[in-house]
Amino acid sequence: MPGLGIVENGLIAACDGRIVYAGSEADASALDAPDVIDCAGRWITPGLVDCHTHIVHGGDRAHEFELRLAGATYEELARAGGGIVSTTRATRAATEDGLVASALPRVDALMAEGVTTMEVKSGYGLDRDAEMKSLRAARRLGEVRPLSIVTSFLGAHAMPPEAAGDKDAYITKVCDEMLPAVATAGLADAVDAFCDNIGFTPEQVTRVFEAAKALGLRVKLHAEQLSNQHGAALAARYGALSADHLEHIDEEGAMALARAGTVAVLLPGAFYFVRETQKPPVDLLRRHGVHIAIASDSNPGSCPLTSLLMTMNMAATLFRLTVDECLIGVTREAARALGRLDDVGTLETGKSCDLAIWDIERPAELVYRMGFNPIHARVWRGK
Ligand code: DI6
Ligand code: FE
Repeated sequence: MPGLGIVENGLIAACDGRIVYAGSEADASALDAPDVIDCAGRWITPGLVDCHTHIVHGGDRAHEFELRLAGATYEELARAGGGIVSTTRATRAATEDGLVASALPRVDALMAEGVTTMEVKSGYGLDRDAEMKSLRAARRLGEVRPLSIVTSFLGAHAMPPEAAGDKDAYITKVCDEMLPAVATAGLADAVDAFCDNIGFTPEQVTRVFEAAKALGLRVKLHAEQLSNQHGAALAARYGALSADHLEHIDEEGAMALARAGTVAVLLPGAFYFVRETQKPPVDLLRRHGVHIAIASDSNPGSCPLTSLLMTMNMAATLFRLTVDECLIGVTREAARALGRLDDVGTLETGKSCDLAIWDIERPAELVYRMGFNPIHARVWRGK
């Protein structure tokens, strides 16, 4: 993997929100720019990309957190009808405006650290109307904030209470009713699913992927978070944009991701918050040349995290990613995981002029500090 591609004494020129030059100042031909901003020796990175969030939802799960502190496990709470399903109740009860309003403070926290592109999943509505309401709320975040939003339909996230445990029947509803409605309304840029013993089986995920394929939608997958269901290989077979979590991925899975160019999205915040002990096999992913991104996984249950800077620190401290891997993981590889590498994620001519300008001496500072935000300015589409 090439490194950060650092340019000293660099210059970035933009026109109509697009980068028209990015490189060394000395090599830049005379540019007749009406506005020149001197960054006074600061560092400029691409605007950060958070490629995996569940940031739109009703309520919170602070009480569950207390129960976990008293000894309950994440899996036990999920099986006892808490967990995702309790957020489903709150999400269904919320209005679309309410979902936007409750998500905005979390979105603002990420944006304040230089995030300019954010993926948002549904998956807490778990019926057609509530899933569509969540996705509309997600799209609206990009209308009320200077931010690019990419949406994923995650109907196959958990079982809604009224499905009475019949997973196959619920997946039929996801494929035949929910997904077509979401696709027709143009509400989803991709389709995601949760493949695990407390989620859905590879066979059920296959049905969802087939339905997505028939509608021309790209797929991604929550895979190998709590157990190895060979979800990564399944995702790769469908040319998935990404396979996410991957604590339990094996060598075959890593090879499949590499072959397919499917990005491995690591989510150290969830690993930390649910006190996982099995780490994703980063060396294995490296050895096979798998693209590695990292993301916040911002969600009320397993990762109430709204900081990509902290995510980078966790990826380095807990998973031993290098500084370069962390920075590339929240820019270029995160953009790749969203299928948006042609538009964002690097500083290159033709791409959207999305920048984060930092008050730092060296890039490692962005990964090294905990709870400190050295941003100087954030630029989205040239503004
Ligand atoms: N895995 C996760 O970490 C989140 N969803 C998933 O499939 C957890 C979502 C939640 O607990 O609310
Ligand atoms: Fe997730």
